[in-house]
Amino acid sequence: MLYPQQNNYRATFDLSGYWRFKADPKQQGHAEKWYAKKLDGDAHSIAIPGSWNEQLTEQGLRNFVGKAWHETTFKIPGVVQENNRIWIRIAAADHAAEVWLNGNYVGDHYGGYMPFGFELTEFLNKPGEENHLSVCVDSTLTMHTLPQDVDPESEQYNTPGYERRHLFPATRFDFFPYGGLTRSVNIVATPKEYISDIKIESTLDGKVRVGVSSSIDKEITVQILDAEGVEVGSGNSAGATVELKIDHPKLWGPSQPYLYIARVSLKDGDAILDQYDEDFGIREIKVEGGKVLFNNEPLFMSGFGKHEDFPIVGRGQFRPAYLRDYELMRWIGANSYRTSHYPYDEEMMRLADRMGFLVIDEVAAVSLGFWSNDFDDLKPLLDNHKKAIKELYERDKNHPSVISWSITNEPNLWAEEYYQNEASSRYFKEVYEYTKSLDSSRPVMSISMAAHKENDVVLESCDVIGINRYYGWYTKPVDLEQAGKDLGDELDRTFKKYGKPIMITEFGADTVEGMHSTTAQMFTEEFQTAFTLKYLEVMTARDFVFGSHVWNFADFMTPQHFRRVILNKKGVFTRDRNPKSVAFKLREYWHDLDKISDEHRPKKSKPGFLVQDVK
Ligand code: BDP
Repeated sequence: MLYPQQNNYRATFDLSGYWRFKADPKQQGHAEKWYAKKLDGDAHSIAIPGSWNEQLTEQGLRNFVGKAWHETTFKIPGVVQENNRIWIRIAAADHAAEVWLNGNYVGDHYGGYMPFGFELTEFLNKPGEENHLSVCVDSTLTMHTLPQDVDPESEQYNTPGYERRHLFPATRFDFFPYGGLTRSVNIVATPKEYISDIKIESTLDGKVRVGVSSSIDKEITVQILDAEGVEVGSGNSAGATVELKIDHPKLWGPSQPYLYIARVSLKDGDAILDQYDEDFGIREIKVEGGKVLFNNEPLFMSGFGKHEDFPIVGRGQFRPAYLRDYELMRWIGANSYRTSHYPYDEEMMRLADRMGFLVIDEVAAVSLGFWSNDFDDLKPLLDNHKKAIKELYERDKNHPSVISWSITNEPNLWAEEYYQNEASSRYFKEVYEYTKSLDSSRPVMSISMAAHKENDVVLESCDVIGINRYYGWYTKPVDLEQAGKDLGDELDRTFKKYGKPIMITEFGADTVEGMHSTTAQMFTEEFQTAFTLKYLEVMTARDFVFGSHVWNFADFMTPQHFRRVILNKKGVFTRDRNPKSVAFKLREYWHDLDKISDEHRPKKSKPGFLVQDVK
């Protein structure tokens, strides 16, 4: 469903605010029809968008994974309700949602981090009257979902030797399993006949192809407006595709994130039935001769793996923090980041388009584990994996900032025996080919963990390779000379084997701000700096390495485990976004790095107005 937009033909209302909330650990809600009337008993207020774990910690919900009911009420003005279709659009429910309006079942959606919507028109009360909206969100995960998870009661979780890996709450991944309606919820009014999707493809010479889906086959017109609102191209078609040309197009890139608007109208004769403005940028990313080229220049990516994770908010929409993170990335000289390990809020993507950041867009296939050597057994997971990729593509296809799809992060992290075999190899080939069939214009990335090195089956299925490595931290800790050597040797072997450009998508050391030492001492700020600089030295010496993303941009919340002190502390910034010492070194390094073309750098930050900034 298109991002909510208000214009002469469409209206949208944001349902953000304090809703009512009731956890359902005994799963009584459906039988007792909690959706049909106002929640009673143990109900609380909850701010939406937001996750329940951080807001309702003192109500025993800190570690709650399961079903929870959310409700609110709203009214729609008669002028909007009459003659329009009314929809609900939920930008994300982690991880499953069922929706009722005025006691009527409206629909459900499985899969977190993704927008979905339903038409409400037939279930609405009379214009101006109150409507009761109820959403049951379930944050439970299984071996067949994305992200994947194990049942802590399962045999698999309780095999001998597994105890040391147990996390609380139980997850297969190293980030907190927040649940809830984590992003915007909107009511959208569209005309009866409406535009349902827009796909924009362009080439550097200014050719633009706009594909439009709509509720009715009528004439489509497209007007291209430049950043000043001046028309620079137009076209129309009786079918679903309009082709046109912009003369002397301005390209989109980090140094000049130039956006055009495609104004799409659905018409009946002279009458406009519906209209929608979609932003797009003209740019090209391709892999050629062992290099990644962005607008025909070799690309070097500086930046981070990130998380959507903030104090108080947990994982919930937080627009000021999104902006601040981009400002900090600008300050430090980053031109890119990865949405590790799940799709981020579309507000982040929209801002990246405007601020000129390059995004590796990752689906929530994190630390996948396989439980069989038989490919057919993996199909339920494969189906969900493809569905997640399709939805991500549908949502983000027109963002110029999105330059690559990451189809998986570190499969086989938990070292299950079912991995380096034909079943998993075929699994990833199918995922890769499916992604390419949706979008051949962006390179597909697969990201591997250390165990299988250059022989990891996942590396067969990608256009560019991402490797996460922790030599000097998890393996042969402290000895950074050895770490540099091991990393360099592995990089050389991997490039020799595949001839594909490689990026180090993670490397980092947990660091407690304020810890210092004159000797190589893990967890100190000096060690994080030395570790980071060693990795950068090894990578920048190799032309086939097209980027380095430090793990992580900021400290982040994760389940409890003996390896973590509440947070994963590998942040270059603290969880509340203050720099650790390494931030200043990275800043110098990336600003001086001539491998990064000026065209591929977002605008620099400005010095303080009143006093000089700290160097
Ligand atoms: C990698 C994972 C990442 C972890 C990181 C770490 O991709 O999610 O947070 O290591 O251990 O294995 O810090």
